[in-house]
Amino acid sequence: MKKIEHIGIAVKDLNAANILFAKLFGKQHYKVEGVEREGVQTSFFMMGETKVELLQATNDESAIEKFIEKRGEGIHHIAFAVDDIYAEMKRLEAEGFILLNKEPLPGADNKLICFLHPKSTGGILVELCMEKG
Ligand code: CMX
Repeated sequence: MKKIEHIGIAVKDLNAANILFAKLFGKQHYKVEGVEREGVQTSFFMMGETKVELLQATNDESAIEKFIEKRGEGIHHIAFAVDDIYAEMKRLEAEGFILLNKEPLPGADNKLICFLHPKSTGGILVELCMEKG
């Protein structure tokens, strides 16, 4: 894994969170993007070489809706950039980590992504992401 690509934060209200985090960071988000498959609306802030992704659920089945119900708003996942997501998924599966998808999926911000179950990663939801190119 190369670096932290972004930190995902679950929020109840994306518009309100965009205002709050813009005040906190002293800058505006640079994009808003929906990922229909995941039932989320996201916004991104550029923070030097990494990013912060805010995520709001768009339906009751969304992982973000369930997370907020159980734990409230807050840090939801840490995403790590990888050069070759296929090789990294193979390596991590062989190491005994639980992959939440067998093949990389299209994610927000022009990425191919794969999640690892937090039960296998010390309680942290880890996302691998590779630039689609
Ligand atoms: N971080 C750490 N732990 C988490 C978690 C998270 N984000 N989400 C759930 N958990 C914990 C739960 O609290 C629960 O712990 P306990 O058993 O101690 O109560 C355990 O994981 C539950 O796991 P589960 O029974 O498999 O159930 P869930 O239905 O809560 O699903 C998870 C959890 C991670 C498998 C699911 O949220 C998932 O598939 N996530 C990946 C997809 C995703 O998060 N999409 C949204 C973002 C998309 C994007 O960035 O574009």
